[in-house]
Amino acid sequence: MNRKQRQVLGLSLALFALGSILLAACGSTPTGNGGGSENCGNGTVHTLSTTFQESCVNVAKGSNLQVVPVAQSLHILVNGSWVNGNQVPMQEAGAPTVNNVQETSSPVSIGPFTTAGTYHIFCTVHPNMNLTVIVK
Ligand SMILES: [Cu+2]
Repeated sequence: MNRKQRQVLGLSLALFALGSILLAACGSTPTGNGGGSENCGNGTVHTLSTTFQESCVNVAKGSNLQVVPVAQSLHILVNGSWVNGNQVPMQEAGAPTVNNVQETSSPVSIGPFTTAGTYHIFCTVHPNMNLTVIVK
């Protein structure tokens, strides 16, 4: 093996090693996030000053969702979502009515959620304050 062949071999090995590291890094990220079901609470969602602490929450069918303030701040909750900076009120079939439920410093209870499905709630006070409720 001459010097040039060794250099090519060395470069190939370096590229292969780099590729493996990148693949491993990319491969582990989605798994670490639970494959898309990011940051879901169980039965309870917490509110910070202008956001939900958890972007989604799992609720057992027939149960209520508990909304618990961590920071004191007025939130007004309704069915629907913020989409591209606009409020889009929308009550999915099977969703309990969430009509201007106010929460400031005490927990509130929403529901019961009697039908399995995925529902959306947003806060009319804070742009992009969206919550996904998954009922199973
Ligand atoms: Cu809010």
